[in-house]
Amino acid sequence: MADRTIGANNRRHNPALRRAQTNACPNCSGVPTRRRHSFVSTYLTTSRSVLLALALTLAAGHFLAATTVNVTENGKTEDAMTLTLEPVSVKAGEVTFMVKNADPIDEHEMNLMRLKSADQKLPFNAKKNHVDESQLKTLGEVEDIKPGASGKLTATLKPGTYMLFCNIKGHYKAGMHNTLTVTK
Ligand SMILES: [Cu+2]
Repeated sequence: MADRTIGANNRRHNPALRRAQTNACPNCSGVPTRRRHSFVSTYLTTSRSVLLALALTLAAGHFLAATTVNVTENGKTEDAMTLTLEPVSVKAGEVTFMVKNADPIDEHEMNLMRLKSADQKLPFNAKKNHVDESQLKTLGEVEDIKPGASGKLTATLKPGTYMLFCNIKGHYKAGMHNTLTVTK
């Protein structure tokens, strides 16, 4: 008695029940049995889509989070000029410098170069009162930034110390320079 009850409710032993259950999916009616999509393949396809979407989201996030350094140049007097950075340290890779000339009177520029060591002194031409750029290998420059205007420079930086400076006559000596640390 007990054996027959189990057999009647068991798919393996009841062909009618087996048919009824394999036709249960409304999306698969009329599709040959072997081509009906199984729960497992649907699940895997969905997982793959989710992973792809996640990867694209992360890639977009990475792109949006590209490193930016905000540089502000200012000169309250001819003797006290400043170049400030935010942040002062970044990770190696592509870095975009957004350079703002906050000085209401003077035009400025920004040169970027990599130092051979953190304490390297730049070659200075005292007569011309500027850094001797002919002895340096610069990585780029934002030229002729008018008072209140902004400029942009993008460079790929490897780990090291970088010097940012304005090389208009007298401005480097007046303090318009700063260093950026690039870490691994
Ligand atoms: Cu300047």
